[in-house]
Amino acid sequence: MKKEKPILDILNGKKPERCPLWLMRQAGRYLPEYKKIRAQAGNFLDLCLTPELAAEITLQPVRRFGFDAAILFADILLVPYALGQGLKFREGEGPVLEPVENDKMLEQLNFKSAVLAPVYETIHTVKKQLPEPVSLIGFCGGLWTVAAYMIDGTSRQDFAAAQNWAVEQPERLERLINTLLDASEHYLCNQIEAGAEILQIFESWAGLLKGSSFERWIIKPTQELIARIKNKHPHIPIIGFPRGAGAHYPAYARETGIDTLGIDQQVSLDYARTQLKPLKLLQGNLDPLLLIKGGEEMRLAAVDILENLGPNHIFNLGHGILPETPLEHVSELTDIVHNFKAAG
Ligand code: 1CP
Repeated sequence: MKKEKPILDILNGKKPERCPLWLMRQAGRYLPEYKKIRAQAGNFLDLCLTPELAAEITLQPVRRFGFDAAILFADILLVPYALGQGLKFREGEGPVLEPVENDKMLEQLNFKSAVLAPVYETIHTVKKQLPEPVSLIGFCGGLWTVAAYMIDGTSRQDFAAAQNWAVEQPERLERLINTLLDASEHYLCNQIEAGAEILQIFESWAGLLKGSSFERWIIKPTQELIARIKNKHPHIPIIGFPRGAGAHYPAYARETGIDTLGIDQQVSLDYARTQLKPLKLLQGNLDPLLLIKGGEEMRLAAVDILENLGPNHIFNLGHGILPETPLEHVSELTDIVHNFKAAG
């Protein structure tokens, strides 16, 4: 008999016995075993590009908490890196890219697939060790989000330069997005061919664009990316997470071709249940700050999500887990979600 794979089954339309869960950024600095390897490796980029270490880090949260999915340990900024853009991860400061400031720099971007070969190797290594019921999620950044980092270099000034390109230099932004489209298609298809079973597109800075800009720079390019991937791999489910999309969530759900919609914690459960759940299977949306807080407040919020959206739902946070999160709270949340029985 075929073993159950809770997340993949639910994505394929099977009624779940219980609500599955994983947490965005589940491999990372709240885990002592991650910090230990991180300290040994020194440089974050080296860590992402050393398959044995990246595979070990991918598996750590699954072993500790029994999540239903593992997410590949890598970063959305590996795509600009493979395009030849200078990238550094500074301790305590996050990523810093050498900003793309003019046409000459834009022309020099040239995707070197071999730079990302270690990532595919990580996937192979993880797959050999992953428990059968656990699904492996591959990912890339949303095209707008990655373009924004490439133009501004960091997220510090709310991506003022990228927002300026969107309005004042649309031809330039279009060229950059098309470059990213080709690179991301290639990257994601390679992840699938190496063994990724589900993909997530992290459009972390969707909330910066409004009105027709949202349609042009987020919905249209995402639609194209998904169409290209589905053309080659029609059965791989794709989760889209346009964080902060607000009023644009329904259009993103309807038009991009995603299979599942990730929602952030600003989305009310009432709205999610009545307006979004009829459109797509949902994923989300516990506030990461409540996971830090724990106690009754966290328990009630988790049950509220389960009662409104579960069990036919992928439980997750509304954004990535924060480094200050106590490990006991994560264990407790996992128990609450896995033991929840829907009424009736
Ligand atoms: O010093 C360290 O240990 C580095 C911290 C870190 C980690 C653990 C960074 C730097 N990236 C990652 C891994 C990572 N990044 C994963 C691994 C798998 C997992 O989820 O467990 C994933 C999926 C990402 C995706 C990512 N990177 C996003 C999208 C998700 C989100 O949080 O919005 C973004 C925006 C990035 C850029 C990035 N990389 C690292 C940091 C600190 C940031 C955010 C910087 C910012 O706020 O602008």
